[in-house]
Amino acid sequence: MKLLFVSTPVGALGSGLGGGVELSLYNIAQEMMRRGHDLQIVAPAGSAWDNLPIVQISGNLQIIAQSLEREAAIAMPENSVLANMWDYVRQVEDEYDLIVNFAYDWLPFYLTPFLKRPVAHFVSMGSLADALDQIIIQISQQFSGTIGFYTAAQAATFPELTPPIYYLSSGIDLSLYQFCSEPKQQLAWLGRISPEKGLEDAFAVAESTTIPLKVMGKIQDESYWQKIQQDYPNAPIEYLGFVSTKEMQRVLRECRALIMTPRWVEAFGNVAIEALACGVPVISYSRGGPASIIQDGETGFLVEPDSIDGLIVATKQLDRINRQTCRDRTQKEFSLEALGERFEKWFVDILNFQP
Ligand code: HBI
Repeated sequence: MKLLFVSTPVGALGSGLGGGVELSLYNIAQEMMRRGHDLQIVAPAGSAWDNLPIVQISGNLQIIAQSLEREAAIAMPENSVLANMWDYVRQVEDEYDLIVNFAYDWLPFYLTPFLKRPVAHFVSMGSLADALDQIIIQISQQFSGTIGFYTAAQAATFPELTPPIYYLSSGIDLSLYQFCSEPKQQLAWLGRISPEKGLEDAFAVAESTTIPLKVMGKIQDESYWQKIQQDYPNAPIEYLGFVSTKEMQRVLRECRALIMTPRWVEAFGNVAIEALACGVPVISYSRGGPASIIQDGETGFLVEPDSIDGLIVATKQLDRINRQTCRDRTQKEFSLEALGERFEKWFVDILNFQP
């Protein structure tokens, strides 16, 4: 197949501003090329990541959807990179069989009926905005089978979607993650540093247990980051910045556990499978994607949402978890091959369905 991937408009691909969907796009692209498909990626100027074939488009970045109210009207900056990327798609679509949208934005859904080629929409978050819910539902009705999610828990946050709905889960290149059986006395927290990720609760765990916490990820909300540090001045924290997968897993693998503190319905939680791949158990609030990844008591612990005490109790039971089990369980469902199988089937189904 000739595939055209269109990236998120909130940041350059590889910058970390796009959070988990960047890693997803990277992994799916690598796996499609490995399977012999032709692939081109359209992404904001400044995008670069290993050998990915990227057409860079200039323009102003889009505001992140989670910073807006549900009822917010659709907003586009002047010289919008989102609009410019999709104008490029309009110009070149005849050269491709399928367009794949990775943006969590209204425009690509609205433009679908105006384009000649089919568009597969990979929805990367739970429901956040009424206008976006409405257009997603409309496209799921008008273009059967073209809407894909990470998980059923994520899809359930949207009102009545028309089946078939595709749950693609996620996957990582397991060869990049090395198993570690003897961890140090430290915990990890990974992700975009933004209010919906609940980092303050991990600070509270570190302060209460005095177990050092390694924090890695892009600071998306500076004032939020400053406030957490003021609120927990004595927490034993080390912030390591936004680092490459190779660097990140070198620290992560030596941790006793990854702490996940999602305030919202996390669509998936790529960081959870990155930890499990290193043999690191995951302790998470039981909501959204992590609840469908973690096997409670076997590969980590699922805790009552927003209960800091629950997180602390779980850190005290980590010796119950077999780290090899964490790695083994990840091999099957979350390998790149398994991910590629699911996406390739989705894409073929869409092309076969074309009227
Ligand atoms: N916000 N407007 C907008 N568009 C996106 O594509 C987007 C976003 N916020 C977050 C985000 N994408 C990704 O970080 C998550 O989907 C993982």
